[in-house]
Parts: sequence; structure tokens; C-alpha cells
Amino acid sequence: MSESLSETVSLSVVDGIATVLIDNPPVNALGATVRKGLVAAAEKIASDTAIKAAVLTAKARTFPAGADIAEFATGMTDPWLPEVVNTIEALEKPVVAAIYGTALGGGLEVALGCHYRVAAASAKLGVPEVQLGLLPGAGGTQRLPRIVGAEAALQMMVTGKPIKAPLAEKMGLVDKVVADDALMDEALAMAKAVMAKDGPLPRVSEMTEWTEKDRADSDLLDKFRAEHGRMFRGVIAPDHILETVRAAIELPFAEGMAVENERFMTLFASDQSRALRHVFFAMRETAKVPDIAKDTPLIDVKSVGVIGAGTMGGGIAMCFANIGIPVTIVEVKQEALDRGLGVIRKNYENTAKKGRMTAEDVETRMGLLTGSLNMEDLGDKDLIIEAVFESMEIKEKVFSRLDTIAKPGAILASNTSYLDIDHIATFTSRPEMVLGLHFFSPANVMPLLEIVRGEKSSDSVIATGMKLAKAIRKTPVLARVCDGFIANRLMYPYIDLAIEMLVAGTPMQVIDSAMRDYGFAMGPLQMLDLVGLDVITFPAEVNVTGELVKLERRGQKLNGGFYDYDEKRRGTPAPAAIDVVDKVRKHRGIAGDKELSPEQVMAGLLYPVVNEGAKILEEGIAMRAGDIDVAAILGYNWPAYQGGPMCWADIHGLPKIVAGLEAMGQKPAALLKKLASEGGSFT
Ligand code: 3H9
Repeated sequence: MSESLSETVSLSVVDGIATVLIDNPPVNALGATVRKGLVAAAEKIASDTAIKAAVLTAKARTFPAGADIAEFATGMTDPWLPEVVNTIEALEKPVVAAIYGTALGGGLEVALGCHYRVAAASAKLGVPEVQLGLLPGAGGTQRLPRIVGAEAALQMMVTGKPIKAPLAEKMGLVDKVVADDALMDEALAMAKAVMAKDGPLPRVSEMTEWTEKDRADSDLLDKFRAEHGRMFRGVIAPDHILETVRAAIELPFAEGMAVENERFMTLFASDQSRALRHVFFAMRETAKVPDIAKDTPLIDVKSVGVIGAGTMGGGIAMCFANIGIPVTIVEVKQEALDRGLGVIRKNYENTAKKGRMTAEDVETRMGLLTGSLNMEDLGDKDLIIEAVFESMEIKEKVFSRLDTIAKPGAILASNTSYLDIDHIATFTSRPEMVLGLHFFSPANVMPLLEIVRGEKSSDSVIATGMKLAKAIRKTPVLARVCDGFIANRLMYPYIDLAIEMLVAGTPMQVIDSAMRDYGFAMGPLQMLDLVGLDVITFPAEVNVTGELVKLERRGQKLNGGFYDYDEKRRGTPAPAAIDVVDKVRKHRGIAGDKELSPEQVMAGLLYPVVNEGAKILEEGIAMRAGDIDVAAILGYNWPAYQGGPMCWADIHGLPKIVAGLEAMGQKPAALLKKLASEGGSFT
């Protein structure tokens, strides 16, 4: 018979073995009721003489995937998770953790408090706290180095990447890996075997083999930091993790726990953790569209047509071939079709060369792609995505033709990055079937997909778009129609103003390095060089990128752009670009003597982005501020630890941004002004 110990934990006893079962969907996070239940279970195991051993596990999807992150915002109550783990470990009767699914963060820490660990072969174990700007705070920083050694522990904690059960067994993190369907039987068998054993129970906190070894290696931690410098750049959690591991090596367990607790609290209160926790939930929220009913019927997409075999069309076709959906790619000329299919093949072959795909996979995926010169071949496709040149006339030709070809019920999508989807829909007799699917380049790699909802797009079409995005492993963000939708519109001012600053007198290195210091992998001008200067067009007759393109300087792909590049792609400011900037200054009658400080560059570029974000929100182009943050992070590599522009703005201070914009002569959006004056926030 099963006895309920809290709302989420129950215990049953068979043949002297207690099974402690956590049941807290969706991921069995270790919220207050679970912690209470686990303490009650420990008390029961200790006091009930009929119980000789226990197995700790969970119901449904997974062994606990960590502390309850949602609870972080409201404050955690007693019992405190580290104490729960210590209580389990201190028991005088053996406890076996039966691990499956994803044992992450606090979940793995609970397993480390058990005396034995059996894992299903498909299980993954990890400590991803670093991705939330935290460190494992329930003894993980002290137990992991004791069981797998400091280096492996650091690797797991600083990268946050989970490892698979067989590797965990090799490392000594779990005692036994078993077939998935034999997990409970094997865990019970292990409990039965160990309950008859004499002698002290194996407690990870008491293990000394690794700490002694690691203590002898005096530069182990410095070496790790030097070798993994990139992971420490800009973020604060990895250094705190390093110091807790130092404590694990040098101090007794209890003192190490005190260090862990202090540093966990420091991180918990940090802006970076606040930002990263916001991003965690924002990423999962984007797929939810409040005004579309959950039971809205979805359209079954079993075949796809792509019009255009250029860079975008090819990348889009790959997304579907990658998940086994056949794609017909239509082009106007055989040559363009052959070139497009050739590029796709090359992409797959390169992936295979890197060992991430077999030669057979390459052929399977290529086998799913059919080239055609005849649009009529798209007549039976469930979804047709247009990826042709960005001109309304061409879109008109394509969509009015498609309207006569596509079967009833087919979804008609445009990959336009800024044209009016509502206008495009008027070229068909079925505007309800039309939406925008805005992929980012390279489409097969970039994780963001903007789903553009036209005035008349049906709920089914939008719901299917959101679902499809997930199927092709993208994060969908819903946008309404406007020039540039969310991500591009948001970043127009960033790019525009970076060039303006350059013309006004701030050297390109100062502009780019200010944004790298903020956390971007590259500055705005470096980014332009990477995407290609010919991709960006500016209205002014004489403008910097236009003049560079006239000199055949198209960025990294051709002759350099703002920078000249050596064979290792290291850039130095290009004399040709400096001449172009001079020319533009002369043309405009500007002295070019306004050099800004890095702080001024940062405010000058980021405040206008926040302002644009506020407009995007108040116009209803984006549903939520978090959606804008996700679009910036996934579409433009906005540093996640800054939370995206809107979360960053909240942390930075909205009144400061309003004042800054006004000082620059820019008008703050009404929403921004309102929130700033009310002490409100975007997120
Ligand atoms: C920690 O443990 C700190 C301790 O060291 C110290 C404490 C003192 N809490 O991702 P999905 C929700 S820090 C609350 O879409 P999947 C999620 O929001 C924690 N909720 O599924 C979503 O809700 P909804 C360390 C959580 O199958 C739903 O579950 N652990 C948590 O793609 C489904 O999630 C982590 O950082 C949570 N911990 O992936 C692990 N986790 O349906 C974080 C998930 O309402 N979690 N939710 O949108 C993950 O990595 C993935 O969720 C997981 C499943 C791999 C588990």
C-alpha cells in the first residue's frame, strides 16, 4: 500500500524495501512539497523497523530535472534542498536512486545524496545551473569533485552539458547502467543486495580518493581556467564554480558546503542570474498563443514545396529533409536548381566530414529532395514556402500562380524578411491559408523562426506554424505584420546608428569593442562584414556600405569591408573604409570630430533598440517583451546573460533610458515612458 507523505511524494514498502516516488509533473522539479515529502520519507525510513532499504525514483517523464525554477521568483521555503540531500545521505539504511530521463541540477544532487545510483541506459545526468547564472547549490559542487574528480566535475558544471548514462558509469558517477525497461527491477535488486551488507554505507561526502589526488595537483584549477577561457568570458558563475571546487579540494565537507551556499546566494541575487532565468521561461513561453485555443485543429504537413533554391530556399529545404519530410524545390532555371542542390549536398557532406552524420544519412536526406522546374509539381504539397527575390512584383507572380496550383487546404508561406504579408495574401483567393515563415540565415542552422500572422491567417495555420517550428527544432516567435517584423526591425537602429557614429567620428574599433564588452560575440560593423555589405541597403544616396560595395568590398566574403582580413580572419580597420567614411563626411558636410566613449557607444546603440522594442510591443507586433528578447538572442546573438534588450532595460533602469534617449534627441515610445514613470517593467 502506498502512503502519501506530501502532495507530491509517496512511499510504499514491499519485502522490506521502501519505494519513494516523486510525482510532480511536468519534470518532477524539487519544489517545496517534494522537499517536505522527501524529509518525511527519510524520517519514515529511519524510524520504521520494517524498512531495511529504499529506492528513490519519480513518476512519468523523468527523475527530477532540478530545483523548481519557478519558485526562485517567489522565494524558497524550508526545508532547504541541501539539508534534504544531507538528511538522505545521513540515513543508516541504504538508499538507491533509480535514475531515468534527465537527472539535472538538484535532481542529480539528490541522487548524489543517495548511497547507490542505478541509471537507465537512455538517462542523461547533468548540472546545468550555470545556464541560469547559478552553481549547483545542493551539495553538487562538493560531492561531484569527490566522486568524479575536480576536472570532470568542473567540465560538467562550467559547461552545464549533461552526459549520457554509459559515460556516467565509466566516470563512477553511477554504479550501474541497465536497460531502460529493467530500471525498477534492477534498482530493487540492488537495494536487496546492499541491505544485507555489513559496514558503513558509501557516502559521497566522505570520499577522499579524488580530493587527495587533486590536492596534489596544485595548478589544476588555473589550468582548467586557462584552457576554457571562452566559457568564463563575460559571465560570473564559472569563477564562482571554480572557487567552490577549490573549497571541495581543500576544505572539510561542511566548510565546503558553507562556501557553496554563500556563493550560490551571491549568484542567486545577481543580475545575470535574473536575466538568464527570465530567458529560460521566455524561451518556453514563445510557443504559447493565448488567443488560439489549445484544441485548434492542426494541418498535417507530410510534404513540403520550396520555391527558390538560393541560400534561403536551400537552407529551408534542409530543415524539413532533416526530419524526414520530402521536399520539392522549384527553380526557374536548371542551372540555378543544380547549383542549389549542389550546395545542399556539400553542406551535408561537410557535416558528415565532421563526424556528425554518416555517408548514408547524406544520401537519405538528399533522397528526400526533388528538384523541379515546374511549379505545377507543388499541386499536392501540404505546405509551400516561397523564398524568392524580395520584390512585391515577383511575390505577386508567385502567389497568384500558386493560388491556381496549390490544393485546397495547403498552407502558403512567404519567407520574406520585411514585405507586407497581408498584401501578399491578397494575391490569393485564400488569405486565411497565408502566413510568413521568416527563417534566419543560414536557415538550416539558425534557431529562430518568426511566424508572421497576417490579418486573415487562420488559427489553424498559425497553430500549425508554431508546432512545425518545434518539429524542425526551431524556437517560434509570433509576429504581426510590419517592416522587419521583430528581430530585424529591433536591430535596424543598432546597425544604422553604429554607422552614424562612425561617420560622426568614433573609430570602428571603439564601436565594435564596446559591444563586445557588452557581451556580443562581435560588434555591429564586424557583423555587417560577416553577413555581407551587399545585403544591407540604405536609402541615402552616398552612404558608407553603398560606397564600400561600389569598391567591390562586400565584407568577409569579398575583399573585406570595414576591416581588412588576414588568412585567419583577423580584421584590422581598412584604410579603404576610412577613406569611404571621409568621403561620406565631406558629402554631408560633417567634421567627423565627435568621438564617443565606450559607455556612450553602448547607450547610443542600445537605448534606441529598447525604444524600438517598446514600439514593437505597444503596436502589438510582438505578444510579449520576452518574445522580443528571445528574437534578439536567437536571431542576433544578443548575449543571453544580459537577458535580451527588454530584460536588460528593466535591470538597467527604464528612467535612465528615457532620460538618455531624450538627451540624444530621440523620442521615447509612449509605453517606455509610461513604465518608467510608474516604476513598471517590460518583463
Ligand atoms: C537547481 O537545480 C538549483 C540547485 O542546484 C540548488 C537549489 C538550492 N523548474 O523544457 P521543456 C518546465 S536549478 C520548473 O519544455 P523538454 C518548463 O518551464 C535547476 N519548471 O521540456 C516547461 O513548462 P511549460 C537546474 C521547469 O522536454 C515544462 O517544464 N535544472 C523546470 O524540452 C517542460 O519543459 C535545470 O536547469 C524546472 N527545473 O525539456 C533543468 N524544468 O510546459 C531545466 C522544466 O509550462 N530544464 N520546467 O512551458 C530543462 O533543461 C528541460 O526542461 C528538460 C525537459 C530537459 C528537463
